[in-house]
Amino acid sequence: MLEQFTAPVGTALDRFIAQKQEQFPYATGELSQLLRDIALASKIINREINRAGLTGIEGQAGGENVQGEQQQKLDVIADFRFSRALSKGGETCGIVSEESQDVIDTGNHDSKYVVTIDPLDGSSNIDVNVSVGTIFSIYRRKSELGTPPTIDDMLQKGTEQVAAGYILYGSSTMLVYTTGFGVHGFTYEPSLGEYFLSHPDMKIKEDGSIFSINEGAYNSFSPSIKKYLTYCKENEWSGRYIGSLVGDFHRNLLKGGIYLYPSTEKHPDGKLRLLYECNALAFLVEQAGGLATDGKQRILDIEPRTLHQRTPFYVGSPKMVQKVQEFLDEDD
Ligand code: AHM
Ligand code: MG
Repeated sequence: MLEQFTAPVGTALDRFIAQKQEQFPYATGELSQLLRDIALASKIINREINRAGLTGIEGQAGGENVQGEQQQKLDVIADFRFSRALSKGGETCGIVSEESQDVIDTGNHDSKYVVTIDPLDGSSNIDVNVSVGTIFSIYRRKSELGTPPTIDDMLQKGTEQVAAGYILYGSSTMLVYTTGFGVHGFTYEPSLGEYFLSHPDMKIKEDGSIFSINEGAYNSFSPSIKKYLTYCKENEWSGRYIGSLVGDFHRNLLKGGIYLYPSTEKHPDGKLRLLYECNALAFLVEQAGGLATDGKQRILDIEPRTLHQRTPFYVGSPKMVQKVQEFLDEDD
């Protein structure tokens, strides 16, 4: 049994990753390099986002992504930067991105990892200067080394994740990740161009009093969700909703709370994507002591069928997720 890895606050991300690798006698350093590649791409995105208002690259690019949603210019830029960093980095053989219909073959057929990624989540918030994020999951490929990546490499259950994390481009930029041994948060110091450990071994509160949901869809919520919302209000809990999943998730992780995206008339299967939004956050929240379900089962146990599959999503403090589950069970 490996001991929980600890490092002093202020440890640079590169050093942290390297020290963590030393814990594993047979580690080859490929995963460490992959995490560094993601961190590097995030620094470039961070720079672009900070300059967005100045350089006139905010706003829509005119194209649509595979979900039929308007692509923002920065979505396109973030997708390109991450794909390039992962391809050139050499440790990833295949990528699934929110912005691409099919599996991206990086050409690195000798690498053993695949990545699912939402390069810029919540990008409709950029024009109004609100936080956005990147969400990623890393898996070991199932197919043989030396061959192109397959769809089955990508359609793995969340329990198979080797690492997952997000970058929050907020009032500070933070990178939060797990490799299955706790959750660690790093804050970016722009003048030094480096992430430093600021939130070691993050744990979510067992219970909380923040609920995050888009109540605009109230009329199409199930009776159980309507009743649950009444319950939240009877308790005078705080309703907080940015509409940027990473931002909403991060706040609830730090303060205790629940994020809900149930099925609605517009999104009968929920809006959020299993492979590159929900699985990563579910892995993180469980590592922090929380829970994530689709209302019927644990998110990490869902057997994916398609690359861009959506799912209802309930994630946060364990007691709050258990409570909403009690309400949802009444529907059955
Ligand atoms: P995106 O991937 O197209 O940016 O959409 C995902 C976003 C999440 O960040 C956010 O939680 C959710 O969509 C908000 O949806 P809504 O506007 O329906 O509340
Ligand atoms: Mg998204």
